[in-house]
Amino acid sequence: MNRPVRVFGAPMDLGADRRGVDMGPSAIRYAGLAEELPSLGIDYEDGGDVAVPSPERTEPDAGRPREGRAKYLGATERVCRDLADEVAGAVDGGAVPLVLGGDHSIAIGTVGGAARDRDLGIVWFDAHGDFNTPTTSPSGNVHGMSVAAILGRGSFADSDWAQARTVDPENVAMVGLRDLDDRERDALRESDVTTFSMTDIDQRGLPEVTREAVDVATDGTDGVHVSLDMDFLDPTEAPGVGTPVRGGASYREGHTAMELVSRTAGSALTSLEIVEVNPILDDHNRTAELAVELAASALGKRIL
Ligand code: HAR
Ligand code: MN
Ligand code: MN
Ligand code: MN
Repeated sequence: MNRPVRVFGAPMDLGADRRGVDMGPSAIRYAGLAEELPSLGIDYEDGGDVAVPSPERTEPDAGRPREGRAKYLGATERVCRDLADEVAGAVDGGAVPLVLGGDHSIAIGTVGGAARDRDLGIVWFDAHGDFNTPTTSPSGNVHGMSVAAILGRGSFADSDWAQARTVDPENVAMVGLRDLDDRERDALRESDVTTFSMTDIDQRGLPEVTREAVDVATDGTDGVHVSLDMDFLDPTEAPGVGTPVRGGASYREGHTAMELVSRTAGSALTSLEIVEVNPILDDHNRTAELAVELAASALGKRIL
């Protein structure tokens, strides 16, 4: 990576039911991010954390959507606006922002910033589709709605903060899917988003699927955002996540995916984010350590 990398923590847990992902940024830093990336010759700077209110002091129904339920939507909006400004500033300054979550609702902010004045594609590595809207969500948790918000679907259509506006669903690819809600699955099928489930990975192999996903995201765009939900990996490798789902990517598949992102997206990589690390559920910070390794692979580390 010949551009500088600028880190932002988003210690956000308002978008998920289980507490603990707010400690994700600390755990990833503790796992040695500030040593690993400079060891690759990367110009590294930590921009600190964006402010996130605590759930104890936040009204869950403030900023409620026009229909359905999306808990803490008002507070999520404020955090995402701040994060978007930081991310846009980093990109405009020639850096690659690396955002550390936090639950996946922060992607609304990361993409909001990365897609400002830019046609952006997205590769979304996740067990989940995060394609619910406030009306289809079974939980009301915004981390299960991030992609729908980014694309301005459902009642997100009238929230300018949630929509990246320049993101075309035809430039969004999801990799690793294995846990979808029924209405979410129907909506994904009817959309222009490209989806690669674990079945596709089993049958076609991860390298081919990842290359195709990067192609989707780079086709006709100015850049690519890579969003890595750590539950993309199998829980045996990444136990410290809020919503583990069996049958995920192996340790080497995780690295291969990130190495391919670096090789194939290359200078088109606009921004990277790693989310859903939950240190409370982790095994001796193993998931945060893997997050550091995967960040290194995505930013150019090679075995040889
Ligand atoms: N689909 C479920 C919901 O909407 C759970 C999905 C959220 N979990 C995540 N996101 N970790 O990737 O509530
Ligand atoms: Mn997710
Ligand atoms: Mn997930
Ligand atoms: Mn386009």
